[in-house]
Amino acid sequence: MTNHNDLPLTSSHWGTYRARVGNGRVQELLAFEHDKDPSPIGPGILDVQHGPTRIDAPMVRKSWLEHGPGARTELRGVDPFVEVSWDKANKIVATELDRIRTDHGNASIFGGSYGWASAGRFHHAQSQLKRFLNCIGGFTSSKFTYSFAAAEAMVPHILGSFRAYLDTCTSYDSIRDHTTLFVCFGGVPLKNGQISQGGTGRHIQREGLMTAGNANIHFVNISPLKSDLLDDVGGDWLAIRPNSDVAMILALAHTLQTEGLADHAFLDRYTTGFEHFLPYLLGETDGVPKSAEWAAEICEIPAVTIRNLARRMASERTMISVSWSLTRQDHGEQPFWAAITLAAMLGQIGLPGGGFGFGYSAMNFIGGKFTILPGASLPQGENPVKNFIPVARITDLLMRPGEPFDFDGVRYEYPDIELVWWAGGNPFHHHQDLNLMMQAWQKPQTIIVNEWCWNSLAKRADIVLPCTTPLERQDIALTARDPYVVSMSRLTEPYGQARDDYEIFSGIAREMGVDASFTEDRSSEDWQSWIYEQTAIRAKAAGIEIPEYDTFLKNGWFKIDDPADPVVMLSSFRSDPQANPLATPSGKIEIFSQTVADFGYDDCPGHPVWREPYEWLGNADPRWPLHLISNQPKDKLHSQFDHGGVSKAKKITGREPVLIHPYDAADRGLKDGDIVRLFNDRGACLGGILIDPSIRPGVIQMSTGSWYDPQDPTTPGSLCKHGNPNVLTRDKGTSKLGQGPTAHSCLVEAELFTEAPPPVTAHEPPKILRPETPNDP
Ligand SMILES: Nc1nc2c(c(=O)[nH]1)N[C@H]1C(S)=C(S)[C@@H](COP(=O)(O)OP(=O)(O)OC[C@H]3O[C@@H](n4cnc5c(=O)[nH]c(N)nc54)[C@H](O)[C@@H]3O)O[C@H]1N2
Ligand SMILES: Nc1nc2c(c(=O)[nH]1)N[C@H]1C(S)=C(S)[C@@H](COP(=O)(O)OP(=O)(O)OC[C@H]3O[C@@H](n4cnc5c(=O)[nH]c(N)nc54)[C@H](O)[C@@H]3O)O[C@H]1N2
Ligand SMILES: [Mo]
Repeated sequence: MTNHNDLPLTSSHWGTYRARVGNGRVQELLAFEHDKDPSPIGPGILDVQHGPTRIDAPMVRKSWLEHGPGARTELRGVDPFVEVSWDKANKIVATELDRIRTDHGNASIFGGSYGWASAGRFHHAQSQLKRFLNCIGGFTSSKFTYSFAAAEAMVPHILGSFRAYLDTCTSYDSIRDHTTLFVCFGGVPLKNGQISQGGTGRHIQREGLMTAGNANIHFVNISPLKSDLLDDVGGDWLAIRPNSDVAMILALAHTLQTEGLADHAFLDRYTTGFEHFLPYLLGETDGVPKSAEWAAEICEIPAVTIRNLARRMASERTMISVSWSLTRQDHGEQPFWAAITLAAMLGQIGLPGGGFGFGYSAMNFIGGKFTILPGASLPQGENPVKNFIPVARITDLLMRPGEPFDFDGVRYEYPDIELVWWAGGNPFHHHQDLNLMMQAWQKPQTIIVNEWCWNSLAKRADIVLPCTTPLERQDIALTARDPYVVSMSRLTEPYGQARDDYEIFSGIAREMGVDASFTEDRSSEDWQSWIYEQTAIRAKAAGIEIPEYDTFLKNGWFKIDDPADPVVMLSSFRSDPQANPLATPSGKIEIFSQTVADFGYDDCPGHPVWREPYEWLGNADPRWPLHLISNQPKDKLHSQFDHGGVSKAKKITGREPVLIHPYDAADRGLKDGDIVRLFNDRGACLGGILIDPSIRPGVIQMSTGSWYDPQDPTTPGSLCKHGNPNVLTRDKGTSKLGQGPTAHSCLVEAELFTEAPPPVTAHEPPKILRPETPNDP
């Protein structure tokens, strides 16, 4: 094998690669030599880095350009675009921003712009956008993430923080040496461990799982999908009915309590409020004991299996993993609260290999152990506007100005939004009930998008500002959750007239007279060396030495040494709860939270509860008998590179695959490779059938990520030809407390699509009107 180690490096959320460059293009991306389990996702960019899906110049929607802001907003996604010069684009944007902030105030600018963007510390699209908007008076923002908003709001009430415990999940070496029973709700989906936000040096999940699998640990995968646990580690598969995990967890707790297996010494010393929870568990408050028989009906897992599992959990060193997906369903606050309570009753929290973990393999970093490098980033400045939304309330924000909403104990009001700016995210990927969002999308007068490819978002903007991809710019891949720091090389020239987001905002800042505050007179290179130097200062204070910047640039990467000892979550709290209290009101784990109880929310009382989701198989409308799981795609990150070869190779007749059990397929006369129509009363989409007995009957699975592609973009609710499951999901918050997204609570029907299959047009650029001469119009 030839040695590639002298080739330039690039980094991404899905891995670090060495690049072979020739003829002005990246020809090949080769796995970084330290990554023993590289992800195939990376090369997905190669065939779309150039070509017709790249946005090669600033563009303005024709009706907007001709008739001004607010013109024919129903034609977003239909109107052709007109190419304009950067000079003209900057003037248009500056004038419009000034008009909006003068006439309507800065709160009418929505810059929440949720999304993953690309790896790279400096060229992080959201940081750039927010810094810029703060320079012109601020914007309405968004709070929390689509990943686990319900937990971000809820877990701080239970443990005092969520992020602190996400970052300190017990490491695989502790699991290997101590755990004997690993119970995972939602599995340990290796497909998801390909990713870590901000850059991945080495993939650890397969190795972590395999060493655990070889250490005689018994795994129990509680999930509707068998593939959520690697076959090689073996164990049991309990094909739970989706969205019923809380009932099962309560029944495990009930068994522990009624059989004298609960660790009351632990509960007394380390938790508060068990006495408020116990009457509910035993059914004294509502007449319903949360017994194994009770849960068996709900989860469709035999009572004897639940009871035996509880006994086994109490007699072994048990790790409970709760997948992040459990938060993205109706009442998504409850599964983590219930699981923490169960772990507390087992009394193993803070012991090696015991307790709970938030979603092993949800990302590469979970279960790793790393020295946290306190990296600096581009300062975003202060936002004088205090309005915000819980991140998944975007449609409500646009449709309900002036209306109140509840969130984590406080009542707020939606401002009136006139201008939306998205950079580094794709709401036509991530948001639920896209048909409803399509209506909301018509409301703002102006929508500006920075993008590099003509995806479903860019096509629905008024002003499109073309940005570079990471292959076209120098940057630093640096995140606290990965020990590798990588110098990302500028491998090729920017495509067409594409500019870095920093340059885009600098141009508009100049036009608006705020360039001094936006750039502080620093070039991209100056900022990167500033970020590096600031990081070095912070690192030094934390006792970590990092190389000089020049040495780093020359060598291309370095690694921070891993700590020698395993990570054991909450071990210091366990060893001395007085000296190391939690940041909760009681300093302990709050099984009952007075704070939450005092919010008075009917959908989220003061201790964990089972509540029926708004739709699920336990109470299915006969018209929608299948539960749809729209989980993360194996072959890409969300909607990124959906148009690339790696993702396209997995499609079935060009559409997103739909996994279905042989029984459900037979009932509907479906065979492998058929085109199927999935539908409910919110929408419909096509997919390609994949029959597989490793999915629970009554459940079907279609990953997210296929670009939204309505058959008739002018008709509300039109069929998505390509397979974006978010035309089917419901847009409702998890509860008044977290207001998180609830994509994983969704029922549908499936039928053979008998019409001539409409061609997929998602990956085609819009119609573009080019000027006769470069600077006209
Ligand atoms: N049904 C359903 N829906 C879901 C989920 C689910 O489980 N089911 N999961 C949810 C979750 S957990 C998440 S995190 C979201 C993800 O949702 P998003 O993060 O919005 O999805 P991405 O496709 O990663 O969007 C990133 C966008 O940034 C663009 N981009 C990349 N680099 C740059 C850059 O340098 N500059 C600029 N300006 N743009 C750039 C990409 O082209 C892409 O369009 O989806 C959520 N939606
Ligand atoms: N390849 C790849 N990896 C990714 C991403 C990606 O887009 N692509 N996205 C990243 C992001 S942003 C995030 S937030 C994480 C998300 O990580 P997760 O939330 O773990 O991701 P999902 O794939 O949605 O869900 C994991 C599994 O949960 C199971 N599940 C769904 N509903 C239920 C239920 O009610 N009960 C039980 N027991 N199981 C259920 C499904 O079978 C599903 O496969 O993944 C990250 N990793
Ligand atoms: Mo996420």
